Amino acid sequence: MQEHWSEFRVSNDCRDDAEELRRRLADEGYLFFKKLQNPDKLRALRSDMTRIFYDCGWLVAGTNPMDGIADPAKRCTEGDLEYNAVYHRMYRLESFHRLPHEPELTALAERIMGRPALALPGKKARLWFPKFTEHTTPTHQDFVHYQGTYDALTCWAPVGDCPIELGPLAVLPGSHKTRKVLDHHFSLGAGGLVIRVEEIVREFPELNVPWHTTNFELGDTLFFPALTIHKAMPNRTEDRLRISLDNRYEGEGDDIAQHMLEPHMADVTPLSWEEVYADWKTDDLKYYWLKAKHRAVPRDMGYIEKGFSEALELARKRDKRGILALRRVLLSNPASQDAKAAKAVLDEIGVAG
Ligand SMILES: O=C(O)CCC(=O)C(=O)O
Ligand SMILES: [Fe+2]
Repeated sequence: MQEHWSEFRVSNDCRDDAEELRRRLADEGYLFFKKLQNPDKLRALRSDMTRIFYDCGWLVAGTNPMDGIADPAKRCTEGDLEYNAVYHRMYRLESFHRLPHEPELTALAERIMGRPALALPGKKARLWFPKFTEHTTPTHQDFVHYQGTYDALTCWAPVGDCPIELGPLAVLPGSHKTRKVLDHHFSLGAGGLVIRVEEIVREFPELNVPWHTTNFELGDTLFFPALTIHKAMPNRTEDRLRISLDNRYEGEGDDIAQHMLEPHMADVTPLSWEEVYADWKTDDLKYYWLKAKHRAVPRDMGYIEKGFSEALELARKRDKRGILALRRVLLSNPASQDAKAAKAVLDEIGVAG
């Protein structure tokens, strides 16, 4: 079953018009550009990334790594140790860290914001296996994950064509106008937190509208601020890995949450910048943010903690998703407080960790 969606409004026509860009962003809560990024650079990055996935056994032996044909037996997702191991190998790629600094992205982020912008160091890729749809990125606002400021801009782009069946990002148009962080609940999907749309349309009936998305082609790029509600479409392909980048830009001098200054997922599987930089050929992007003005602020763990307590509650009721979430915490971070709480609940219901 494919849910109803409408095409993004394309904003290439006002790419150089700061005022119109801001007007559209204020109106719809996103800006979408066809072929904004250089496809050759994205293709080169895809080649670097897929070579690693192939070498790690994620892709089917004997296939062309560029085709991203995944071995279903290797299915895993964020939070799983085997995912993080491959992800962090990829995370050492210089090309992966360089792409968000390309002028076609930074200049546009600055034009939209109207001031100098900093690409946050904690760059992110998403590697989604086919037929693993219960782990699809659920409906959410980015502020609960990245914090900093409501004006922080997310920039999402696939590394390869990403038609609807491969699971591109979709946006609920106008949803930034709620002007607040909405209630998020536990979810098994990436990020672990979901907004229940049926709850928000009670308060904001104007959000009872179709999602906006598109069949992304290589180079197509989406920007949106931290309160815009979005989600990923499920990867319903037979065998393709969905590969995408999501990076964030903040106005110079703005607050940056501490975890966004660290390598992504270093809180679950340790990884230092020195390890990331070990094989780099150039130095200009190493610790580049230390030269910029910004204030590092502590991460508010409240959103994640609420989601986790809901997972504990669900597991107590023997809900399969809750149990799976607790097992994942136990495996990935056995020494943590959360793991102790997870173990206690699993013991209580008589389920093995
Ligand atoms: O790519 C995904 O599935 C999640 C990306 C996302 O939520 C974001 O870019 O903020
Ligand atoms: Fe997001």
